[in-house]
Amino acid sequence: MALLDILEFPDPRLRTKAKDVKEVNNSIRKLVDNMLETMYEAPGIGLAATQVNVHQRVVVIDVSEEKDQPLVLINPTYQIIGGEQEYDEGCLSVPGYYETVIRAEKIQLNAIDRDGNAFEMQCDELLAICVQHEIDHLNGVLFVDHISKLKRERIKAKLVKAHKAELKKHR
Ligand code: GNR
Ligand code: NI
Repeated sequence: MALLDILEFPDPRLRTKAKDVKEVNNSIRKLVDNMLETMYEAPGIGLAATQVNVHQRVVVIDVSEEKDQPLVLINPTYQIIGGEQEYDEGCLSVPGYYETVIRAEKIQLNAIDRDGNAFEMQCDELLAICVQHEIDHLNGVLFVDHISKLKRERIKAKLVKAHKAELKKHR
């Protein structure tokens, strides 16, 4: 297993639209396992392949308290059942910033699991938020795209500055 590097906003690679997985083979399973390790280590409640610069439709999630309920979503899609909820979202690709985002309360999720079997489930509360956040990543969308342009540009400027300071430190 290995820890993967996580891309940070405004890296343009985070805007890539991921492609469907054609076959759930050992290389996909290795990616899934490395993503789970990276998510738990971060720590985060979800991680999309886009964030580790792999542009295939693969997501891992674990919203459980005990961090013992990994969920693997390959080629995930969802339909909104209804309702709205707001939550102060964060993102491993936007480190240190939290903003309120409104999303659907209840969704129907369809995906393929680590064994290549299709499944569906209804999601609500934090799981529904996380699924929508991760599928956004696969489409090149970040939570900062759901807030005002002013807030987004402020966050961008601060992260660019922090990245430059980090580069300087290492040369
Ligand atoms: O760890 C994470 N926490 C979180 C909190 C509120 C809404 C969404 C998330 S997902 C985030 C991990 C991440 O960036 N996944 O893409
Ligand atoms: Ni994220």
